[in-house]
Amino acid sequence: MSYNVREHSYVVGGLGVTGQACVRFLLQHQASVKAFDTREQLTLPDDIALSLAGKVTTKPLTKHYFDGVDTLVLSPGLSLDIEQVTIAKRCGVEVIGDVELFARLNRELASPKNVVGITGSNGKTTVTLLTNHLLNACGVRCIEAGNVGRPVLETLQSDADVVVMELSSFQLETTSSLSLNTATILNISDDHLDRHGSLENYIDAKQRIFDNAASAVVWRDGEFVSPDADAEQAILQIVEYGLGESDTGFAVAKIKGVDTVVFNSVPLIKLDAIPLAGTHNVLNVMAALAICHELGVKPEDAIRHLNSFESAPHRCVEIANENGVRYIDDSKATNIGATVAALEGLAPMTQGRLILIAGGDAKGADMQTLVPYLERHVAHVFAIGKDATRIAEIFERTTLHDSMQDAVRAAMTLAENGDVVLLSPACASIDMFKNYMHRGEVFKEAVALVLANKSIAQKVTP
Ligand code: UMA
Ligand code: ADP
Repeated sequence: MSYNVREHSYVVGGLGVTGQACVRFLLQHQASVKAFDTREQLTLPDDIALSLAGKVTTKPLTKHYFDGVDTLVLSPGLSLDIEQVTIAKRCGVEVIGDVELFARLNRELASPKNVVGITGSNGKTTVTLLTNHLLNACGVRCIEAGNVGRPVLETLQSDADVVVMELSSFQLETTSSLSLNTATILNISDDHLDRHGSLENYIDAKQRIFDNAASAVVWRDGEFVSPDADAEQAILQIVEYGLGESDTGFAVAKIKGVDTVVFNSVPLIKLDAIPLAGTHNVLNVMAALAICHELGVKPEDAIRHLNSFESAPHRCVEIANENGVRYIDDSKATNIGATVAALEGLAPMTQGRLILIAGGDAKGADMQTLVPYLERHVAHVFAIGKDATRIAEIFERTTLHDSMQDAVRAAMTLAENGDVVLLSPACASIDMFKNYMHRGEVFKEAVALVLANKSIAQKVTP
């Protein structure tokens, strides 16, 4: 059955980036639209304020609000449990997200776009950007969208043939007819449990990515990342990857004594030639290559463009290398899973010791799960932020610091040739910084300042 927005009446729930893109798209296509937002202090861009004049409310809704409405397009930041959604459902209004709206409209295009879906607790943005880079470099016209920042509806009018979508569990909760060419759940660890209520619900939301998918890219050693039995029956093809050996799919094999990424036993790249730090990034590279493969691009062609990929900032990126000490910014590690990946990934590649700067707002997470990794890999933690003391409680070799500058100074006093000073906080940044980007910048500036002072001190020392 064809779908035409002009024949429907919509409520857009939430007027952040997603809601605004929905309003713009729907009004451009002559649909009937009104909107609500739960925030009383709401500032809107001029075009949205103008086009929705008199049609935005921030007040509680009554059931009459939904008279004549067919569809509520809910923003990902709003839970399905809010009162507005309950009222809508009671009034028989269907509740979808912008990704579901995209799916319906994409099917109506003369040339529907191929769509790739990438979800997981960590690594989504890296794999999304890397896949997009490799495909474009191989001549496939593609565009990245979704949780990575660009609302998905904005891609419908682009000239891209492929949309590489980063999908959060919030976005997947409201999809029903999304049919991906290829889909992957990179990994699952505790995150957003405050919203989903349980790990089971969180996994269920992530698993929806495989519904109607033509192919799946699956991490051989991951838990909860394979399509469940129902979805698997419908999926035509599964490509596997992992760090162990395997004759099929992506794997690591010893070729002339050197660990090498292979595909169906054909060598692609030596592990130590991969420009992204950490073994978790080896998995990310394999996932991206596997997706490219599913879109008809040969892994041996795609891999040639790995070196020209610029890592997204603040994700295990080396920001300085002085006197044999490497300084790595992993400020995006806002949960324990990401910090564990950084520690496990960097430890085998570190000749000396790992010195960690961590802390911030732990969002109520159980810090105890970090202990085995700290014990195994970390020489000392320089802890900052609201939950610094919680790290000190679980790990003896911890000192507390009032500022990033102070923590960096102390860490650099300890560091020697071969060591790595790693910022991987395992916590959100909002207690001390504007966001994780700001935290990473402050780290970088602090490192640069101490290094500059050291070099001046060396010059004046006779
Ligand atoms: N909000 C309200 N009331 C409202 C609407 C929103 O309080 O009526 C709050 C939300 O609770 C949230 C914030 O406002 O705290 C933003 O919510 P939103 O749904 O308006 O978000 P958008 O601006 O549309 O951005 C969303 C994604 N944000 C979320 O899912 C929270 C962006 O991912 C995404 O880039 C964008 O759509 C385009 O697709 C960001 C994110 O933090 C990066 N995602 C989470 C994550 O990665 O962990 C899931
Ligand atoms: P997401 O978009 O899922 O938040 P990012 O690519 O932005 O993922 O990376 C977020 C954090 O997770 C960074 O600290 C990064 O080093 C870490 N990370 C990246 N890839 C993985 C992975 N495959 N497994 C675990 N952690 C990862």
